[in-house]
Formats: sequence, C-alpha cells, structure tokens
Amino acid sequence: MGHYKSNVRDLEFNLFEVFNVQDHLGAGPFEQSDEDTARGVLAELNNLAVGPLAESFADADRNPPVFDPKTHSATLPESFKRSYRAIWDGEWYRLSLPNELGGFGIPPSVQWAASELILGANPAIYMYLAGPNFATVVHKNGTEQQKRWAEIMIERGWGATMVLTEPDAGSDVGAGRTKAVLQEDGSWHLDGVKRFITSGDQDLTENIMHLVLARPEGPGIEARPGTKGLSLFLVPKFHFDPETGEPTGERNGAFVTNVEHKMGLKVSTTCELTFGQHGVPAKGWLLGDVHDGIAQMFQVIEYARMMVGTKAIGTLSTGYLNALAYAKERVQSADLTRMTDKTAPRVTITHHPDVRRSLMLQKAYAEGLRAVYLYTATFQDRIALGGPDKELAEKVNDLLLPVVKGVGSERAYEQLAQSLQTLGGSGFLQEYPIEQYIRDSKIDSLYEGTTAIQSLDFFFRKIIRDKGQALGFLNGEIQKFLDNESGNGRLKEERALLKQGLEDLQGMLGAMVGFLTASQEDVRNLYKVGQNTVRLLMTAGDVLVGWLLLRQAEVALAKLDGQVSARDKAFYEGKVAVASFFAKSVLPELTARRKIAENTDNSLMDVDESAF
Ligand code: ST9
Ligand code: FAD
Repeated sequence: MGHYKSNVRDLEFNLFEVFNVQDHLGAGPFEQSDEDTARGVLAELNNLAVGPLAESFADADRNPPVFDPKTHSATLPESFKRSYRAIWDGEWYRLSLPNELGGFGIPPSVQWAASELILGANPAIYMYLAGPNFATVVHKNGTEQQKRWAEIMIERGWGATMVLTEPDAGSDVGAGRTKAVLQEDGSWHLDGVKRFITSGDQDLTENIMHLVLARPEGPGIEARPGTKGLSLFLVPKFHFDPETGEPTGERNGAFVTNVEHKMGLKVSTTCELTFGQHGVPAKGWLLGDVHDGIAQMFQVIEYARMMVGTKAIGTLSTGYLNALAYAKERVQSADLTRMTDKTAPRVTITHHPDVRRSLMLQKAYAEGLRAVYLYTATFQDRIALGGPDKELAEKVNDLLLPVVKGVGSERAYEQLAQSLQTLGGSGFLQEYPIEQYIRDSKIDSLYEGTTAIQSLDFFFRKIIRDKGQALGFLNGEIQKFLDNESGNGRLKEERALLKQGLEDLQGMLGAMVGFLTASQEDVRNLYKVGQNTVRLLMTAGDVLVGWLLLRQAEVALAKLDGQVSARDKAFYEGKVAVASFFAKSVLPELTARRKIAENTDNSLMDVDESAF
C-alpha cells in the first residue's frame, strides 16, 4: 500500500449531495460533462493518485533534485519523473484548461476535487504541471503572437514559473528592483536576481516560460513606485521559433544560480534565478503590451492560492486517514474505566477518550475545510457560467480565497501534528508518511502570501474595500440555515452554538471596524486592527467550518431517515457526529476570542524592542 489515503466518498458527497453541482452540468461551458463524467474523472484520477503518483512521494524526498552550478541545471530523481509522465501522458493537465484551449469542460468545483487527489498524493507534480495552466493567463492577456505562444506552451508541454520574489521583496512585492530595459526590436532585457522560484529549473520539459515581474525602463516610460510600477514579462529559458515553438538551441540569459535545501517539499525545486548577469542578455516580452503587471500576476496568484489551500487540506485528509488506520490497529493500555485493574484486557487506542477527541478534531478540520474549498469552488462555477450573479460570485470567491489559503494551511499544519501524535513514537519515523506531510505542508502558510498577508487581504481588501457585500451575502446564507428548523428539531443545540459563533465573529469584526474608524482621529488605532486580523481570519474559518459541517449533517440526517447501505450509514453517522463535536467543542472558544479582540489596547505596540 502506498502512503496516500484519498477520500473520494467525501468529495462526491460534497459535490453531488451537498452542493448539487450536477444541476449545472450538461449546459453552457460544462456542456461536455454530466455527473457520470465527473464521477469518472474522480475515479480515474484516484487510481492514478494512490498508484503511480504516490509511488515516488517518499523516494523523491530522500533523493532530492541535484543542482549543477556549472550548467545552471537541476536534475530530478527518476522515480519522480515517472510519476510526472503518468499524469502527463493521461493528459490530465487539461483538467484546468478552458474549453477553447483543450479543457475537459468540467466545472471548477469538480476540477478542484480532482486536484485534491493529485495534491494529496504528490503535490510537487501539480506544481510542475503549471505550464498549460499559466498559458491560460498568457492567452487571456497576450498579443496575437503571444496567444500563439500560449498554445505552444500547452502543445509542447512546457514548464512555467511565477517570478515575483527577490531577496528584499517577499511579502512586499512592490520593493522589487529587477528591471527590464526596452530594446529597439521591441523586446526587453531583464537585469536582476529573483529568489525562491518554484520549478525554476527541472529536466522534465523541453522549455520553461518564466512569468516575471520587473520594472520597465525606456523612453517615455514613467517610473512608478511599488507594485503599480511593475510589468509582467515572458522570459523563456530557451529561445524558440515563434510559430512552431521549436527551440533554436540558443540559451536565453535567465540562469538558475542556486537551488535551495529545504525542510520539505524537496522535489519541488526552489531556485535563485539570475537575469542578464552571465554574458547573455535575458530577453523578455511584455505581456499584452500593457504595463499592468501586478493585476496580471494576480490572475496567476488567485489560482495558486486556491491550489495551496487545497494542497494543505488534501495533505491533512491523508494524514488523518493514516492516523485513523493506525489507531484502529494499535493496542495499548486498558480502557479508562478499568485503569486500576492491571489484568484488564488491552484495547485499541481508539477506545481512549483523548485519542477520540484528537481524531474527531482532525476529521472536523479535514472534512470541514474540504467543504470550505469546494464551497468556494462553487462560486468559481458560477463565474464560469456567467449568469446574472457573476459579479457577486466573484466577490464571494475573492472573500473566501484567503480563508482557503490562510486557514487551510494553518489548520492543516496544526492538525497534522495531531495526526503524528496519534501514532506515538512511530509517527516520528520515516516509515510512516506523517513526518513528511508535516515537512511538506509547512510551506503552505508561507508562500503565495503568508498568513498575516492573507489576513490583511481578508480584512482590508475583501471586507472593508468591498463594503461588506460578499460578507453580507455569506452572513445571510448562514442566517438562512439558522432560521431553517428542518430536521425535526435535531441539531438544535448545534444551531444555537453556531448562532453564538456567528455573533462572536460579527462582534469581533465590529470591534475592528471601530478601531479602523478611530484611526482617523489617532492613526495608532490601526495597530489594534493589525493585532487582530489573523484572529479574525481564523475565526471566520471556524464559523465556515462549523456551518458547512452542520449543512452536511443535515443532509446526512435526511439520508439516514431512508434506506442506506451499511457503509453509507457509517459515513452519514460520522457526518452528524463530527458536526456536533465541532459545534460543541470548538465554536464556544470564539466567545473568548471576541473578548480578546474587543479589549485590545496598544500596550503590545508600546513594548520596547529590547524587552522582547
Ligand atoms: C509563490 C509561489 O509564492 C508558490 C508556489 C507556486 C507554485 C505554482 C504552481 C501553480 C500550479 C498550477 C498548476 C496547475 C496544474 C493543473 C493541473 C491539473 C491536473 N486579489 O493592496 P495593494 C493587486 S509566488 C487580486 O495596493 P501593495 C491589484 O491589482 C509569490 N488582486 O498592494 C491591486 O490593485 P488595485 C507570491 C490583488 O501594497 C494591486 O495588486 N507572493 C489582490 O502594493 C496593488 O494592491 C505573494 O503572494 C488580491 N487579493 O502590495 C506576495 N491584492 O488595488 C504576498 C492585490 O487597484 N504579498 N492585488 O486593484 C501580497 O499579496 C501583498 O499584499 C501585496 C501588497 C504585494 C499585494
Ligand atoms: P517576509 O516578507 O520577510 O516575511 C517575514 C515575516 O514577516 C512573515 O511572518 C510575514 O507574515 C511577516 N510580515 C511581513 N510583512 C508583513 C506585514 N505587512 N504585516 C504583518 N506581517 C508581515 N516566490 C515567487 O515569486 N515565486 C515562487 O515560485 C515562489 N516559490 C516559493 C517556494 C518556496 C519553497 C518558498 C520558501 C518561497 C517561495 N516564494 C516564491 C517566495 C514566497 O512567496 C515568499 O517567501 C513569501 O511571500 C514571504 O516572503 P519572505 O520570505 O520574504 O518573508
């Protein structure tokens, strides 16, 4: 058995029993697909995920890529290349492509469910598949010629990178100094050093297209500070025939000058990329001939943030299921009720209340956060459908992205530590996958914007700048659920706990809006907002998890009222149990968090640095 334990049953439950995505299959952009197609995609990918994709997961960790500084090249382990080939040959890269570029015509919700299977089994594979996906952004924003390049990127299976970060410009992308100087032939020469570039080099693909943010310089080009002064350039690793894509063999001056040694996700190369400093100009082409780099790059970033959250949540799910399988087998100690009887039979550790508590919390976040990312994806479905609620769907998707990414990554890392704990000392061994899950998923709270950055985005951009429209919509949806007393009064107590949780979230937000308003009088009140943005994000995540688990429980209870198989009975009972557990043991904590937020003062900000 490989390391990966998928949960296709739960993916299908979300898609077809809770969110009913089948209702909009077979029409418009999803004309090519129906429920059977969608289930078929999940089944086929699942076979691949638990088999060939999972196969190289550990080997590629133990035998990471080798960097040769003389040739500026990185070589990946053979086992990993085999896994990559399996997914490429099955043309699964088409999953996230729009129909006009050869996509399967299945909605984002199903795409993300399918993506979880790859991301849970071997996340680096997904990242090396960025070429076709990033080509869609090139196609959307490019000139006629660049649209052809986008097709070439897909046809020829090129790799691609997103290149923002520099040594002095991480969270603060606008501090980037890499420049691009306009040439007479209309191309640009880039000069500078970028760092931490994922997939910056590899030996999987014929070519790599780097999507690079740099500061344009040239006659008539106005220099602007910050992110708004950045443009997006297409910088290939090898020059190529612009019509056929055939590499000319001529190396462009974008060289990988280092590959980092990391805590985890080792097979994913993290590269220093140096432009124009090795005697060869680093030629680039301005994307779409417009100086709108940060907005264009955010089209890539939005996808990548969703991916990172899904990766973290998919990893937590397999971590939990591995812990559960172990706990069902591991015999240790007597039942607590017979602890003084030294002759009492020893029991499996699932009998111990604390192990149960921990497993149920892991289940709550694994399944609750899966529901959050799939719920988010249903808004991406609506955007693709382009109906009258498209604009609202865009706003709600925007609001939920930092939750998927920020809360998904933080809770996954935290709960994976619990999964490891379930295995006792064995969890610490490389014989089991959980230590690697923890190492591989730590990055998720860091890249694509750290949790603090997600929380600032959530409060300032997605709530305040949006004037609370998307938040108001979500609030209304939760309120509708609370007001709906269906289910014969079952889940009554849980509904009351959710109601309190929602009020606590509203109270916390109210306090923060108050600080923001007060900052017009005394600007230091902004610090009080800043002390609470991560708290707010995590609390919003808990309310969403609590609500979606209860929605699931409601569906499950209705199913249990009818005829169900023994397997489904256990599944649905699990749904009711986990929703109830989360409502009773996590949601009450929100009241304390609200109080902390409401009572915030600035004493933290007054502490002298030397006192830390
Ligand atoms: C990274 C990569 O970390 C990690 C790994 C990637 C791997 C890639 C692989 C992908 C895989 C794909 C594969 C698919 C395969 C499929 C296969 C299927 C089988 N939303 O607030 P302002 C824009 S990369 C939208 O003033 P500051 C907007 O245009 C590095 N847009 O910002 C705005 O203008 P306006 C990641 C947004 O104060 C403008 O920015 N690094 C948003 O100047 C300025 O906004 C980071 O993420 C948004 N949420 O700068 C950096 N926000 O306001 C993190 C801003 O007029 N830092 N814009 O609309 C930040 O995000 C900062 O907040 C900042 C601040 C840089 C934006
Ligand atoms: P810093 O920005 O220095 O942050 C340090 C700490 O300060 C963090 O805790 C942060 O939350 C906090 N902080 C910073 N600013 C604020 C603020 N305003 N308010 C509150 N807290 C703040 N980049 C790319 O461009 N392309 C890639 O492909 C890519 N892949 C990566 C792969 C890996 C393995 C790694 C490690 C990084 C990768 N990155 C990539 C870079 C990544 O996006 C950055 O590391 C990340 O955005 C954080 O920047 P930083 O490391 O400079 O940290």
